[in-house]
Amino acid sequence: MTPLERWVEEQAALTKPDKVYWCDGSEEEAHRLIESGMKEERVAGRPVFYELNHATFPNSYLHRSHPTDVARTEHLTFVCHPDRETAGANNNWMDPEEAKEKMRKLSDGCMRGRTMYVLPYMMGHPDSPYSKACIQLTDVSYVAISMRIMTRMTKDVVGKIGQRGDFVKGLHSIGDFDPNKRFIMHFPDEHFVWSIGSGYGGNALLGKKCFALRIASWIGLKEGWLAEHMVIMGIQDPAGHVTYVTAALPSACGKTNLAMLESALPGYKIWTIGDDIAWLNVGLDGRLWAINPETGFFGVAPGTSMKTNPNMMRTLKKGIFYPTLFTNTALNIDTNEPWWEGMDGQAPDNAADWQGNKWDASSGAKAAHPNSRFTASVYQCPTLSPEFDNPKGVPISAVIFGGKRTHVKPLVVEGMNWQNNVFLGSRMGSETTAAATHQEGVMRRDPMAMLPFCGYNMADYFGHWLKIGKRLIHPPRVFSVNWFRTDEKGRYLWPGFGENIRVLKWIIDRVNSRVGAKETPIGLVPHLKDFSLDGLNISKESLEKLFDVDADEWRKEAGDIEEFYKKFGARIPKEIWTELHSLKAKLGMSQ
Ligand code: GTP
Ligand code: SPV
Ligand code: MN
Repeated sequence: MTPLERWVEEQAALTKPDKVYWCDGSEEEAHRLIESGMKEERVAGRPVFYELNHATFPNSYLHRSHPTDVARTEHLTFVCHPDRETAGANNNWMDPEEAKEKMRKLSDGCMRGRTMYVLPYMMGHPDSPYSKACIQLTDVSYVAISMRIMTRMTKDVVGKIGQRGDFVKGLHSIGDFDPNKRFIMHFPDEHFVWSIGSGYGGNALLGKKCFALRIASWIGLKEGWLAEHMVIMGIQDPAGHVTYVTAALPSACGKTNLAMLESALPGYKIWTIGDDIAWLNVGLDGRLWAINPETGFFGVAPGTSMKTNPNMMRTLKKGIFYPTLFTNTALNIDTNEPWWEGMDGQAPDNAADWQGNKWDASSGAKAAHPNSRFTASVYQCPTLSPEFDNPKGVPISAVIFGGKRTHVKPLVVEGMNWQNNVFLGSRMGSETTAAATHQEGVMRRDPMAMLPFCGYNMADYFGHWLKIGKRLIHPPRVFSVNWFRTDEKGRYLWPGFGENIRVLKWIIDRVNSRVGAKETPIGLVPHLKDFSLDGLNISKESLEKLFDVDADEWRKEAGDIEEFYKKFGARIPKEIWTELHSLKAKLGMSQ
């Protein structure tokens, strides 16, 4: 028996499924699992899948989750290092032995009456030196089908693991969906994630946030690389030159939209490599190289339309080899198509809401859940980069950090040098969204968009970023962006979406030394003459407001950043304090 077989057997002995089934990742198998998910298998008393209109949305299916299970649950997510300090103030912590004891009790017999699916998958291209062989166990076909879309799932992975015991392990069960018995536990030293009680996205697709960010960030700290919550894309200019950039924005703050943006400026084109996760390595050439370990999009449905994100709408209608899943969207009963708020056209007259109840538009209730999502293969994306399957990845010339800030932060700012760049990333903040269960619209600090995903002490993470910089001979330039600043009436000042290319153009113009910039206390901002505004209907007043750096607002911001750092005590690197002190001095604040 191989270590893998032994591990699967042990987990089956604990969870007691009726059947253990090893997936091979084939198309035929996916059809079979979807069939049984429609006919036999039940989740919360309901079919796992409903077939949608295949004439307009080929190979697409609707999934409705348990009503309490609609988003990541950060308060139930734990990182179990042997000591609390390693986990840091950014993580919930539990002693690993105590956590396992708790999980063993909750998991005893949890798969009774269900099938245990064994999912062998790769994060990253199998030929990439950066990829990882993984196994997830789950008791729901929705997760098995989602993982086949999101990762490279094939039976070859079993052979690749062979006699090794150090493969990445995930044990997942939906349990009985009781939120009081829901936990997502990480054991970084064992490359092991144990999740029970949720079937939703980042709580259940364990290759994604749990492994590719929380555990991988810890492996990256040990091995000298970075696992980041970032888009990867190529920006082609009118001369045909492609500049690769990554962008970190918090959950539901615009990564998927940015990753496949349709340019509002003629001659520019975006090539998509990833929309959520980037693994960054220092190449032998001293540049930063990025791969996307995933192969699918798990994207926010509301707000997605031909106007905002035409390339995603096209992607969603291309499901053939891979199915396309819709989770917690509404259903147009007359056409059997998915529907959500912000989609093109009129709201349907006859719709079922995300729970399957008849929707009454006049009630004011949303038909689709605000965190309803689609799951689609990247291979269906019309802007997929020809470099997507390159095992080496792509060389990165710029890194962008963003957040949702209705106030304070300008449209774009550039950092000055690596130390200042790490400070710029570490001081990001964002208003909370529906991607996790908590109050929406509350400002919280979210360094590098990694607050919920950094699998160790965030102060050490800043130190790791500083160290990586020392190994880069050609470091990327670093920028912060904010599409979400509002006027006094609460309206967005910036049109966003396809118009964001104007900001990207300035960024690649900076990278290619085509334009200068203006120094402010918080970094470099564009000279308006260099910022392309052709064809854009925006008032001079709005523009000024978009680029405004208000010293009073920033003094308050600096205080808030300081309060955040203090939670990490003496572990915050001195370089970061130096930068904060320098910012405070520039703002005329006492130290
Ligand atoms: P996760 O999948 O949770 O990591 O989210 P994400 O960062 O990929 O966010 P996504 O692109 O799905 O966008 C989230 C929401 O923000 C959607 O409702 C979008 O329509 C909206 N959005 C995206 N880009 C912009 C923009 O430039 N301006 C404005 N105003 N809204 C945007
Ligand atoms: C996010 O919340 O950042 C997502 C969705 O990308 S989830 O997979 O649920 O983490
Ligand atoms: Mn995300």
